[in-house]
Amino acid sequence: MKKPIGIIVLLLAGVLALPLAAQPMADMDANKPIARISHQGAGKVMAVDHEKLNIKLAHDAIKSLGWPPMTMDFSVAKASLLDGLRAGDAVQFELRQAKSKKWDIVKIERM
Ligand SMILES: [Cu+2]
Repeated sequence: MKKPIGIIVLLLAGVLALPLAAQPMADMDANKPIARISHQGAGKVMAVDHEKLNIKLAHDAIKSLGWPPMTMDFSVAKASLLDGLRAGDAVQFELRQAKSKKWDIVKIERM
């Protein structure tokens, strides 16, 4: 009765060890920019929430992300990005993916 459990433990250990073994290889690829890639967008400000660091944009299609035009909320990387922005402003912005996988605005300016 103990043998099957031993085999399962060995299999699990093998599975757990795989990502660890793969890690140094991934780190060697130091120029891999995936997490740092940013995407450019344009659109219109619908609402600004300074307290929640949030901005609602009706954005045009963002081809580099495969996004169609839509109205959605974005978090901004820092409060000062929202300074001077008002509903109705036409804007250009830059998105970068946060650790949470969410796309945050790291740059935004009126057109
Ligand atoms: Cu969108």
